[in-house]
Amino acid sequence: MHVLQSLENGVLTVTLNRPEKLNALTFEMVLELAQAVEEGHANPYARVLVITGAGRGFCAGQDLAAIGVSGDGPENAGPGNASPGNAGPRNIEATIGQTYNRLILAIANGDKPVITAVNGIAAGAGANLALAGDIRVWSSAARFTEAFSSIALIPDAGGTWLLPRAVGYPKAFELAALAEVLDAKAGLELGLCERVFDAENFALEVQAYAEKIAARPAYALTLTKRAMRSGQTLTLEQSLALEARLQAQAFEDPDHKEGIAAFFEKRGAVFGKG
Ligand code: T3D
Repeated sequence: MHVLQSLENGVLTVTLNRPEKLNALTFEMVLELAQAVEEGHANPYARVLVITGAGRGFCAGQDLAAIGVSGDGPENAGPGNASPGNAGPRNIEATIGQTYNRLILAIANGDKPVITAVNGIAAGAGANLALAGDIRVWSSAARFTEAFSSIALIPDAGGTWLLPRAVGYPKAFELAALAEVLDAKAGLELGLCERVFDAENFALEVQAYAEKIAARPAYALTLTKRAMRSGQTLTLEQSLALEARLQAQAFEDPDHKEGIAAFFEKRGAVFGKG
């Protein structure tokens, strides 16, 4: 079991737990993580999901031992058959589709806000997992590298889509080409994360921050996520139409009535009671 889960005050924290390998991902781990995210979105007690890593790493990307680079070429390390040393050719395209693509889509398409809490090094697919959150918070000890080109691969796990949108195409290309390691200050300046919390209290700071998001009106955040995620690929006209449709749904939400009542009663709104 390399993916742990805990639920506290509406915050479901999903932790990659292979610290001795900096949470490098086997394909089973990717599937476990994807399943945890999918189930988290469906869990009525979870209002916000946090993805983080145990130990000093967030995620060092694909487990290089499991992709058969030790001399024999790619081995059969697909889902359900992911241990190093399995014989036979591996269908890389299908494997990535069933594992990483499922994970990134689970984050993007699920109803709840997903916070990626980058506690340490994020490399390769781990870097792109870090980027995939609706909100990205980093520890002051976090580091980030699009490590793929160092092993002559291209960014996957959404990197070619996420990274140019985060930093613009030329910078994204440079990060992919050079695979340089960025620290938290550089990550914040570049827009790879929204906030940096002190490494000493990182888990506590993340929990407190996630609880603030969890206290916001859940359905409005779901619709906001849907509209903004869709907006990445829509025209302005299409986005305006989608906003109008989703706003009509938001108007029906008891949290909307609570927000209006709280405003006129000059008190703080308490969402999620309706
Ligand atoms: O097949 C497909 O589907 C292709 C998909 C590819 C997706 C990808 O993610 S490709 C990119 C894969 N990741 C990398 O190339 C990063 C490799 N790791 C590193 O470059 C460095 O480890 C780090 C920069 C991340 C951290 O460096 P450092 O000095 O802080 O730690 P370290 O000593 O290198 O690593 C600690 C241990 O973790 C070490 O194990 P050991 O020697 O103590 O037993 C190291 O081998 C292990 N480790 C780190 N990354 C990986 C890993 N083991 C397997 N796979 C890894 N990716």
